[in-house]
Amino acid sequence: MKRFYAPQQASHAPELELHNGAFTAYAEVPQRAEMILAAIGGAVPPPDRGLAPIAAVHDAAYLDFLRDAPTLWRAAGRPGDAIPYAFPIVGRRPLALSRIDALLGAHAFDATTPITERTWDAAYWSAQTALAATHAVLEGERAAFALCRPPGHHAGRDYCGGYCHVNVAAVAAQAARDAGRARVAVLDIDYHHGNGTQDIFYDRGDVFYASVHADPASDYPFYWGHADERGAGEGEGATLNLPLPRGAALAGFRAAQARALDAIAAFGADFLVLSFGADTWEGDPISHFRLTTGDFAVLAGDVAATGLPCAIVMEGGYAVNALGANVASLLSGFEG
Ligand code: Q9C
Ligand code: ZN
Repeated sequence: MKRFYAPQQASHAPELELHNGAFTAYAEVPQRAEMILAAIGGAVPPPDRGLAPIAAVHDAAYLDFLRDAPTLWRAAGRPGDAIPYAFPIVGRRPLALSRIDALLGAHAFDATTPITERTWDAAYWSAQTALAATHAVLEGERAAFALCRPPGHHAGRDYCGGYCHVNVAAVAAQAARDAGRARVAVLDIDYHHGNGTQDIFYDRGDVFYASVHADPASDYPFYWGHADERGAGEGEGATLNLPLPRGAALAGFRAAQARALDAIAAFGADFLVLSFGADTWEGDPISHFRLTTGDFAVLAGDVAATGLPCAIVMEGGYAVNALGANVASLLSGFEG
């Protein structure tokens, strides 16, 4: 299977995140990519397809903000990484403010996603990596793997969060649409609900979003991913949320994924983006499912059995020492 990764992605390395009431070491570390690369035997750098495929799913003002935030943060005299602390909750007027703290709050839904001097470049190249895998599949590969980091599925059209800045799965899905695939599906099997991907396609009938994830009643991102969120307008019925309780293991996860794949088949998808997080693994430090390394091959086998052409994009997974084996297991299930 073709595998893609850009060296520019490594430079995004925030120091600290606000986690359960204290600043702790940032979990989404560059070493994640190193471990995956070592386990899968390397990857090829993607070509630069420019800003347009990213701007197709994100607001221009938000992309400007991602680029400018570190400069504004420095200009405000701040050390370290840019982190928001005040948010315009529902009901506030849309104000054209320029204070860095106001911009941060208006373009983030949590305080766990710092922006560094290198974030924009890394997120840009993470998206180029997703595009390379997408185009490889559009050009005839059955599947291709994009080693995306930073990840993407928590980022919406105009906001970041959950270690995500540019929604690489959405960039991939939109690129497939723009290349002429009529009905694209995103299957999200990260531990966390992909609120950003859901939001971006919520009112669209041409991109189906299905997610198996930890019940947001107990787990981040809390405000999205509940079973009654099914899309709106033309997108009514084109969102499927399958929350599972903490402790879920292969049997429960596999059955939920089968429901998602049935719905994707009924939708008539002609292209699949798999948002893959290995944070469903039993030893993940911030998550609570019980999948084993071998289970990822089983799940991938079920996805491959649909016969859908599939671009795989990397999302979460924070047990750094197991991450390579978990990703290699997933890819083996596709090649199996
Ligand atoms: N106390 C991804 O897997 N922190 N993002 C949760 C729980 C944010 C995970 C805090 C987790 C984001 C791509
Ligand atoms: Zn996750």
